[in-house]
Amino acid sequence: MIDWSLYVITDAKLSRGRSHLEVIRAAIAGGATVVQYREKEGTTRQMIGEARALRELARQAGIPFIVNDRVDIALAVDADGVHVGQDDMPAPLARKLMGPGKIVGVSVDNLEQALQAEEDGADYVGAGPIFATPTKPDAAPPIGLEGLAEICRRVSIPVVAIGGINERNAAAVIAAGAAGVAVVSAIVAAPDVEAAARRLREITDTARAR
Ligand code: TZP
Ligand code: MG
Repeated sequence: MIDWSLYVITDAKLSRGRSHLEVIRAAIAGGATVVQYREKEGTTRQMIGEARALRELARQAGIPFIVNDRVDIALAVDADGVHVGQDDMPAPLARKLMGPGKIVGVSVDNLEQALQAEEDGADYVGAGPIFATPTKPDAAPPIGLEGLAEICRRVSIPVVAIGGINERNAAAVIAAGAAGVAVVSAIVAAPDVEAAARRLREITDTARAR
């Protein structure tokens, strides 16, 4: 059973000059329960190096390490899984390439995509954006808490909510039925990453206990 409570995603541009390793180490210290390496720029060689280092950190912490988009990098560094969007490797192929023991996550921005992802054998869906966010300029329009709640009601796999989630709205996101919150800026852009992760984790834990 994976604890999806606080799923932290890297973003080099938002990290205030800090390395992925530094940021993720602090996020894990603060209570991150899943880590995703998300890098859209740089060479494959650089990505392998970064992913390998993060893979090791997550392994030491005993939490899943997931690579965004790149099935080849996920396999190369023996990540626990891969996360694919609607324009990436189709989920059934990602599953075939990764193998049955690995995690396959799929981004969805509506109910139809969520149901399809479940049918395709995804282990979880990342649903969003829930709220407007500058972090992903090409994201679909926000689905809101209502859109999230509907997806949570209709699929049986865990739903991780993403997009504009922060300390002020995380409790409502969990109350809508999400298994956890996936965050970029609220953690990696925080002046004190560890403290930010600790606060968000506490909010999700408390909201789930309600
Ligand atoms: N997919 C949908 S919204 C988003 C992604 C990768 C960005 C989330 O970033 P933030 O900073 O947590 O809003
Ligand atoms: Mg993608």
